[in-house]
This record gives sequence, C-alpha cells and structure tokens, in this order.
Amino acid sequence: MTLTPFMMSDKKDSRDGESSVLTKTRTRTQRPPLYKVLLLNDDYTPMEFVVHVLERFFGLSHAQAFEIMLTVHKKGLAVVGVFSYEVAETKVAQVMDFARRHQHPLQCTMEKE
Ligand code: TYC
Repeated sequence: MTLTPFMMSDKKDSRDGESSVLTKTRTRTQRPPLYKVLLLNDDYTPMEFVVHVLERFFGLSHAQAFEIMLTVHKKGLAVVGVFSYEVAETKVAQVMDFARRHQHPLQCTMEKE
C-alpha cells in the first residue's frame, strides 16, 4: 500500500473494538439582559424640568426631550432609553435624586426588557 501524507499509518484503527465519537460543544454567546428606563407622568412636575432631565441625563436633543416629555404627559409613561442593568440603575438614581433635590414628585423606574 502506498502511503499519502494523510495516511502516515497503514493501521485502520489501533483502538481495539472501540468506536470513536466526536462531540462538538456549541458555544452560545450570552448577551447581557437589557433594562428599559421609564419616566412616569404626574400633575406637578413642570414640563420644562422634565425636558431638562431628559437632556441632562439621557443626552437627548431639546426636540427629542420635548417629544418624549409630551408622550409621558399624554400617555402616562414612556421608555426613555434601554441600558445594561448598571447604567439603567444609575440613570434612575440620578433622575430620582435630581427631582427630589428640586422638590418635584417626578418618578423614574426601570424594568427588564
Ligand atoms: N404632567 C406634567 C404637567 O402637566 C408634566 C410632566 C411630564 C410631568 C412628564 C412628569 O414625566 C413627566 N406639568
């Protein structure tokens, strides 16, 4: 028998009676869960204050901030952004602290997407 480079041995299978099983492990990429940050309407927080909050903590333009503020005002709540747990938690804490310091009842919460 002539041996090609791929057949460096003429033995069929040196493992006596053993069958070979090849297993492939599928590695699934796990993306971190995302969290929606929600702003809630109330009757007392001034519209301009909410617009300012959205510009300051969510990096929105004045026009985007005004639009989202109006959605909250009309519908009761709106998603203002989607973030990792840690970032969402920080945004909620920043908004709640800022509102409290200005004595406005504005509420901001987060929920898993
Ligand atoms: N409803 C408030 C008002 O009429 C405005 C407002 C908008 C308050 C959005 C909270 O998340 C809010 N002054």
